[in-house]
Amino acid sequence: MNSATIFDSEILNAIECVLDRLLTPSFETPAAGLDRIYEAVRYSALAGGKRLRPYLVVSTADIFDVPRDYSLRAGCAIELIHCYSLIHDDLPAMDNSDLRRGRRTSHKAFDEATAILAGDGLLTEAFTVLADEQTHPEASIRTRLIRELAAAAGSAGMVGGQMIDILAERGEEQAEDIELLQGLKTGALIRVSARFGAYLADAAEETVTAIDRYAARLGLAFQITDDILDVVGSEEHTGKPIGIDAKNLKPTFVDLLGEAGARQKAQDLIESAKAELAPFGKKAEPLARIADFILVRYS
Ligand code: GRG
Repeated sequence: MNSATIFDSEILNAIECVLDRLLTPSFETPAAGLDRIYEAVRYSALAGGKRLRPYLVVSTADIFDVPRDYSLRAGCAIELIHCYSLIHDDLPAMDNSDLRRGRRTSHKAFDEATAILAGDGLLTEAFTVLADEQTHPEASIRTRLIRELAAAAGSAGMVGGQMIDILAERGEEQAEDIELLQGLKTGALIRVSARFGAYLADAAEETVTAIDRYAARLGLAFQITDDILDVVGSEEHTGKPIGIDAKNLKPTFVDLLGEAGARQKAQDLIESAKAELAPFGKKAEPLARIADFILVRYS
């Protein structure tokens, strides 16, 4: 299954529109350099992808009836960070990958310097979007979004997880606690995506905690299925090379548990993620569907 067959097409289309708008330059006569950076940024960010993170923001925010204008912008800010991380992850100094989302990676389509700058541009733009009043009229809520996203994406979050992963690949550090590594590298952004929906509604702390518990399990299950797809998936469906974890000597859940064990663990995590949604009743059904999708995804 791909996300387009399971996710609500109205939300997916709205995400694409908002991303396109956010990445449209406002100047009229660009210099050649500005032309190129926008071309590179748009090449990677508007190149498909499941849009799981913005979809999670919108689906969680919908539980609390947050206006879609807010949740779409907040979700797209997270997607910009995600797109930057993919561009940088694919660079020769990291995974050295030629294919992403079914097309040439940024450094292959442009060059390394342009790819680094495109990632930097996306990372920076994310915070411009969150700081804007169109994302939420309350300054205190905007500040919280900025603080939480910075924490999730930074050295104590995704960047830190990537560092542990790189050291483990080089054999300089044992990734003994693979759940910690993946919780940072992949999980932090998925968790903050779900929490964003609750922050936008200024929900009570126990509500934020319940949403976060759901998303922590979802994020781990997502990483496990990513590891499985790297072994049994197809390049045609994932849009990226298969077997890259083994090639790069990455520690994975499949190494740790075997394929059947990894599948079972993902299933258990999805069941317990859905159990966390009980307090939200029918309004959380879209979040339950996202959880089910993780187990059947092939991209
Ligand atoms: C370079 C700072 C820095 C961090 C990189 C996210 C990441 C950290 C690396 C990506 C490597 C990777 C394949 C991780 C596994 C899980 C993951 C994040 C997969 C890609 O996310 P999807 O499947 O991608 O949501 P799409 O293309 O659908 O958006």
